[in-house]
Parts: sequence; structure tokens; C-alpha cells
Amino acid sequence: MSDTKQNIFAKLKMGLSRTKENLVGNLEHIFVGFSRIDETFYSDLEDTLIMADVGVEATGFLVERLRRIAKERNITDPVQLKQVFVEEIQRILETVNSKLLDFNDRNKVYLIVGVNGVGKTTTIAKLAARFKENGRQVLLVAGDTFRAAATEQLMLWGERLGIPVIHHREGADPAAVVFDGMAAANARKADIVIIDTAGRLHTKINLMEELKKVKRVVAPNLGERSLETLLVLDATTGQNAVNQTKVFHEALQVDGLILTKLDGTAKGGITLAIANQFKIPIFFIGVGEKKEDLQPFEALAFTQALFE
Ligand SMILES: Nc1nc2c(ncn2[C@@H]2O[C@H](COP(=O)(O)OP(=O)(O)OP(=O)(O)O)[C@@H](O)[C@H]2O)c(=O)[nH]1
Ligand SMILES: [Mg+2]
Repeated sequence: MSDTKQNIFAKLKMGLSRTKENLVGNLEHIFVGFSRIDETFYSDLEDTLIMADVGVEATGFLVERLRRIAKERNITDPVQLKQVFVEEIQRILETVNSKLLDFNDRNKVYLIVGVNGVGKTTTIAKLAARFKENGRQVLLVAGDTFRAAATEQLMLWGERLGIPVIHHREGADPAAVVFDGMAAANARKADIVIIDTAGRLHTKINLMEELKKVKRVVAPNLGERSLETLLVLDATTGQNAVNQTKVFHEALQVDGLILTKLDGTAKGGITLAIANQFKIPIFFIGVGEKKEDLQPFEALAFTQALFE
């Protein structure tokens, strides 16, 4: 591994250390604590996975795979089955391996969606900073008009990063801001447009309708650009993140996920639940609040950081 790769890996490992304690610590007890593979072993394994937010579906899938492989390969020692288990985890995660977002790209519009507080605006700042470092001309659009502070927060980031922010006043129609944003992007020939959106309106139905409308406004104004809708999820919210993925994906056809706060008290199992259920690529994971704490998601590195 090169130095930078090693640094990134160390950071990922540190960021995931709490997740590791929660998920892997308990698994270790099972794989080492049981002397043979029997029904109690499988049932304890299931309980542990459910408790780690892996979800009923992914847990069922994993345990079924293990049963089959144990039988096929005549594995009777739980320690031996652990290696298989790690491989199976990696296999699930590989189905959502990020098609890496390229910070040298041009002609992209990123619509950033997600419920309130998940880390949308922070993630936008992290992404914008990276694009700018690569010499890209970035434009931010303050599509969260639900509360005044949201626009202010994005404008503050814009000032800090030296990136223009298209905005309206509080309570304005988000679709109108986005319309102006796209016009500005076309006039200024911006390479990258990143649109912030509200995480909360008066009801959930309204939010989805509002976001659909925003998407409809962006589409005909793309010019040469392509649009990607990225859903930000807070990994600490456990199964809620699964429900959010379902609702947003149904309404907006999400192209990619960003999983934040994996450094916090997250159990991390949610990554598996979502990967198994939706197969939507995970573009990035957030392992802290700093710019460099936004890491590309790589199944192999993620699995290694957890289990090594
Ligand atoms: N520990 C940690 N905190 C994060 C991460 N990403 C975001 N945060 C924090 O989460 C909080 C909410 O982040 P915001 O970016 O304001 O979230 P938002 O989705 O824009 O929220 P609304 O605008 O209310 O919808 C802030 O305190 C961020 O610093 C992360 O990866 N790890
Ligand atoms: Mg915000």
C-alpha cells in the first residue's frame, strides 16, 4: 500500500472503531465462544446481527449462506466459519462498491437529498472543497428554503471556500431557486453544480413532492451536464435509514448513497442492511466532520477496517 492509501486506511479504521467494537466485538464472542456449529450458534449469530442493525432480511440471507457453505465444505469449527463469514460480508458490500465519484469531472449536477440533520450541508461543503481543489468551477444552490439558517449555513461555507451560492429568501419555492441556480450555472459555465435541499417540510408527502418538482426543473436545464441524485443517510439512525432509502428511492430514483457518522455510535450493520436490500452504490462514507473525513466507500477496505 502507498503512504496515502495507508493513511486513508488508518483513518477509516479509526473512524470505524466504534462500529467495530459494537458489531465485530460481539461476533467475535460467537465465533470464538462456541466450540461447535449448532442451532444455538446460528440463533446467537442471528441475534447479534439483528442487534447490530444488519436487519432481518440481510441477517436471514447471511445466515442461510453460512449454513449452506458449512454443509458443502464440511466446516464444523466456528473459527473456520468466521473466515467464510467475513468473505460473505465483503461479497454483499461489493454489490454496492462506489463507482468512484471523480473530482476531476466536469458537467455534473448533484442533487443532495435526505431527511433533516443527516449531514447534507456538511457533505456538500466537503464535496465542493474537493472539486475546487482540483480546479473545478463549482456552484452551490441553496435549495433548502424551509428555514433561514439553512441558506445562511450554505452561504457561510461558500464564503469560506470561495464558491458562489445561488439563493433566495426563506420560504421561497425551492424549485424557483433551483431554476435560477441552473440558469446561473449555464451562464457561468460552472463545471459542477451541487444542490442542497430541505430535509423537512410540513409533512413527508410534501417533501417528496417538492423534491420531485425540483428534479423536474433541473432535468430540462442540464445542458451538457448529467444529474445524479445522492441520498445522505445518518448511519446512527439504524433501521430508520432503511426506511428513508425506500421512500426517497421510490420517489426520486436515487443514484448513490452517502452514509455519514460512521465514526459515531453507529453500529455499522446498517451498511449491510442497505447494501443487501437496495443495491444502490455507496459513493462515500462520512467518518467525521472534517473535509478529509469523507471517504470513498470500498467494500474491501471497509471489510478489512472492520475485521482486521
Ligand atoms: N461525527 C460526524 N458528524 C457529522 C458527519 N457528517 C455530518 N455531521 C454533523 O451532523 C450535523 C448535521 O449536519 P448538517 O450538514 O447540518 O445536516 P443537514 O442534513 O444539512 O441538516 P438539515 O439542513 O437540518 O436538513 C452537523 O453537526 C455535522 O457536523 C460525520 O460523518 N460524522
Ligand atoms: Mg442542511
